[in-house]
Amino acid sequence: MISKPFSRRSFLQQSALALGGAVGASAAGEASVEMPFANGHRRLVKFSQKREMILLTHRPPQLETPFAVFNDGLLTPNDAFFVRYHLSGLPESIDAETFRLSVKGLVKTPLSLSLADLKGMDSVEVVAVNQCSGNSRGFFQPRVAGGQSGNGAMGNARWKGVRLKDVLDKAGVSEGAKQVVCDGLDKPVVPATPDFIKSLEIDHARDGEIVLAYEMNGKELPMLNGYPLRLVVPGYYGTYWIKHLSELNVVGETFAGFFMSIGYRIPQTPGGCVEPGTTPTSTVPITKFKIRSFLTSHMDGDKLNKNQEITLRGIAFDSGAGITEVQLSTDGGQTWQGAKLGKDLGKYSFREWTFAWKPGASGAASLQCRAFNRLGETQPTTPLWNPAGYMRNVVESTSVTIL
Ligand SMILES: Nc1nc2c(c(=O)[nH]1)N[C@H]1C(S)=C(S)[C@@H](COP(=O)(O)O)O[C@H]1N2
Ligand SMILES: [Mo]
Repeated sequence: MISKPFSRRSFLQQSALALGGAVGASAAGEASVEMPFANGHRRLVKFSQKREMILLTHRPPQLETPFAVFNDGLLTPNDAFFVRYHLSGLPESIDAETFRLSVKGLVKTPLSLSLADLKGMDSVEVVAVNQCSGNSRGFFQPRVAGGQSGNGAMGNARWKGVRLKDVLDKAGVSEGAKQVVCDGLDKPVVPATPDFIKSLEIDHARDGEIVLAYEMNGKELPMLNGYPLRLVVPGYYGTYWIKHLSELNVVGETFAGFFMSIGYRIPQTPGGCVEPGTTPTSTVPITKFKIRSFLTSHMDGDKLNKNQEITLRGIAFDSGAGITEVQLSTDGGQTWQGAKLGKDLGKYSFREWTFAWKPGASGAASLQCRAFNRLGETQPTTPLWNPAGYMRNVVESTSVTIL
């Protein structure tokens, strides 16, 4: 049994702290950050098992990773990993002894698996990026509704668990199976709110890549990242990565729940985008990541010295085709040069890149990076737009001054 990170008392304490109230933090001394877009003032708040994180909402908890963390290492520490929930009815505590995953529907043998049962099966490990569909939504122009995230609604971890395929094989999938409907222990607090339930195509569910993870970076999952069991769907946006996973229901039709048929859909166009400000005529469920890269070693406003060599460093990732090249431009996109790729932790991981640079002229400089993958895909130079603010992957720019 683990402690109760969601108890009423701890929430109230956090609120008091965050508001500079009874617990002693003064409003003036309250830590906060400014995101580089309008209405970007964010408090830094500490939740249970987490370090100070960028607060988007308290209920449900939505926390963003401070971007500097991505320069500390390729794996995002558990206590700095972003948090996203849709429902405020979070489990107060979860007993590892009595927790069960039920496997039902179109299966020959319905199962009720304990954590011990799952840990007794063959285990696998995968390093994979989890990224919210709405990561970077705050940068959309025109602005769109939804959580106004900066670039910190993503993280990379080493996940350990059992293959979804093995669990489905154990139950024996019956003829006519079309999707696996996945649900977790969090629930809506008012009946009008739909439960957060997602479905996976049966062939995807059985391809051997999806993991039911009980460990993250060698430790049990933090409560806010899905303790004691979550789906890891490598290469797919975070919406499919169900936390506190408690039910797998194999069904013979396409599941029509709110978060599949209304939410988390993208325009049915090449690139999943439409003319900024317009409404798509038809939509499909969001699926895989678009290719992205970031400079992590330097930030807007940094000052660098002329004729002094420095190392620019960053990360790149895609949906698993594999990053083949990262290019750097230090002149605002006029010329590009290849960066050096770092250690390969697997095709679903962040890939580190470095680039030695000696600024030759004083003044303002715009640093840009762009990644390429095995399919020849790269990032657009102007942002793609869709009404939900999903899948941003434009070439990002960082403005520095050379002294
Ligand atoms: N049970 C449950 N699982 C969930 C969600 C949720 O609201 N409830 N949100 C999903 C979304 S949209 C994202 S982006 C990821 C975020 O994972 P994290 O909170 O561990 O970073 O969890 C996914 N799994
Ligand atoms: Mo998400």
